[in-house]
Amino acid sequence: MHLSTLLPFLLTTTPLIAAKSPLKAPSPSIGSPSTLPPLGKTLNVTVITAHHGRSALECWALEPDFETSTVTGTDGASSLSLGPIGGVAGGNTSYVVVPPGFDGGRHNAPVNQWVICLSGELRITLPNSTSSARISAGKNSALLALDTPDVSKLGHSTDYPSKERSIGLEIPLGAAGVPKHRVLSEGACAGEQLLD
Ligand SMILES: *[C@@H]1O[C@H](CO)[C@@H](O)[C@H](O)[C@H]1NC(C)=O
Ligand SMILES: *[C@@H]1O[C@H](CO)[C@@H](O)[C@H](O)[C@H]1NC(C)=O
Ligand SMILES: CC(=O)N[C@H]1CO[C@H](CO)[C@@H](O)[C@@H]1O
Repeated sequence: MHLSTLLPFLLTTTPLIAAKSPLKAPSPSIGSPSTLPPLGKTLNVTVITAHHGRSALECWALEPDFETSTVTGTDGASSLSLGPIGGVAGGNTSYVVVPPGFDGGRHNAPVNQWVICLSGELRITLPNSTSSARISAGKNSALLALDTPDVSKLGHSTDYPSKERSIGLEIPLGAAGVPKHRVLSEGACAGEQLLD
């Protein structure tokens, strides 16, 4: 290409490159930010906790906040450390496949664990309470189940109203214990607490 045709191109693109140079070039695989609402600062999760021997639902904002990843493969993306979950101290991680309409009955969380809904939906209700939660596959699919028998007498009930199989990944918290958090509200996370 002749310099005279190249020159206008260089003049228009050079300031752009110069302005961007203090930052890392965004990965083209991260969606156009202009079309998405900004990501909230914290990851908010619905928690089955317990107070005074009874299970209760709360919405927690985990600490720390989302950070910008510097790990290869997700460099520049939003990321949040869940700490060293699982491992020998936590017991076994399970991939659980539940048939449509299954009723899990009333029970306690066997150990403190993450439950991630990979497919379908789980519905949680509490005995002697009208509080309930629905966790579906997708952006808001994480639940912390902490109402172990030592802290909750009656536990909670889970059923699976989906017409498809529900799949859950159950990951014990292990030695890392319950993540640092702020309680945002009573009840399951809802409204602006959820990712949209
Ligand atoms: C978490 O909840 C707070 C308070 O409602 C909200 O400002 C924030 O955007 C939520 N985080 C996400 C990722 O939606
Ligand atoms: C984890 O799985 C192993 C192998 O199946 C089993 O021996 C062990 O008891 C399990 N641990 C717990 C805490 O369930
Ligand atoms: C006071 C009351 O309603 N107690 C009930 C709480 O829930 C358990 C389990 O569903 C019942 O057995 C109690 O009767």
